[in-house]
Amino acid sequence: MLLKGKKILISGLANKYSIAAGIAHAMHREGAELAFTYQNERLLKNLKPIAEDLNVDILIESDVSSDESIENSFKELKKSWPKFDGLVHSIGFAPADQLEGDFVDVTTREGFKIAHDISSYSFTALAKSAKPMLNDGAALLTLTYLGAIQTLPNYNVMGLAKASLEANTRFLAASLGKDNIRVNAISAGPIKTLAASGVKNFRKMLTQHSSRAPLGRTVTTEEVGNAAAFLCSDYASGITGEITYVDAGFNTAAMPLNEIE
Ligand code: NAD
Ligand code: 0WE
Repeated sequence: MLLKGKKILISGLANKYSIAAGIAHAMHREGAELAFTYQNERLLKNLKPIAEDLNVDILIESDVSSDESIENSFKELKKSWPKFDGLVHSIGFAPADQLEGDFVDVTTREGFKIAHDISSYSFTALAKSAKPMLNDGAALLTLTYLGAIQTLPNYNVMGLAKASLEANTRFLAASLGKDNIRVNAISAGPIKTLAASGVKNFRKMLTQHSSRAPLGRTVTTEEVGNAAAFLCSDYASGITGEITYVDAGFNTAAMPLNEIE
């Protein structure tokens, strides 16, 4: 039981396919008490059965595009949890028109602003609000993607936003280290979630991934969840400011071994 007695707030759970759902399952299994935030009431009907399954009775609306919504959500959380031990940020968004076509042609000032606001600044905003409520030894965690450091088709401005999110992880770690609060990121391999479902040729990307990755396959939300549980546990007490890859080794291989033989 990696997380026995720990209270952890999880954001970004849209449905059972969400990476945040895999994280919630693993953390529940490891003995954590959980609370969920959701973007808007439309997502509540998918969230409720998952919450019931994992004995979660703290469900709070939090739209990270609004300072007021973030502020209200922590006021609400404080009624049940004056102090807590962990926060998972599993939120990313860019307008759909930014994620299809040639980067230079499709990227706009407004698209850039939204991608960075929702996908990176929101992590700083949540950390800022959570700080006075975090226990000694608490951990923050976010989800990033390889597009932060290498290019691929269509990921476009999200790659820039993830680069910002990864730097955000390091600066938050530096800032909160004196309070013994750790901050880390998991860089997950591609997974067919709601956020991936609208993406052109996503199935082809999953196939490509499997053929290059040392493990010869993609990863599951459960595998990301297991790494998340570890990083938020006291077993990871010496780890902060890190990007941990949960991608079946994809980022470590420049060429697949099989195809040149
Ligand atoms: P998902 O669609 O299940 O989750 C994305 C979440 O972001 C949703 O719950 C949505 O409600 C939330 N969100 C978007 N805008 C918001 C706002 N304004 N306020 C509050 N919440 C908002 O998809 P996912 O793949 O589980 O994505 C979770 C995280 O994992 C994202 O940061 C994503 O970039 C990252 N990630 C995904 C993959 C992948 O291949 N699926 C790979 C690596 C990293
Ligand atoms: O970070 C992500 C998801 C990013 C994402 C996806 C969408 C689709 C729907 C952000 N915003 C939106 N906005 C929408 O309107 N991933 C790592 C998954 C992903 O998304 C891609 C990918 C991969 C991988 C988009 C293009 C190319 C590859």
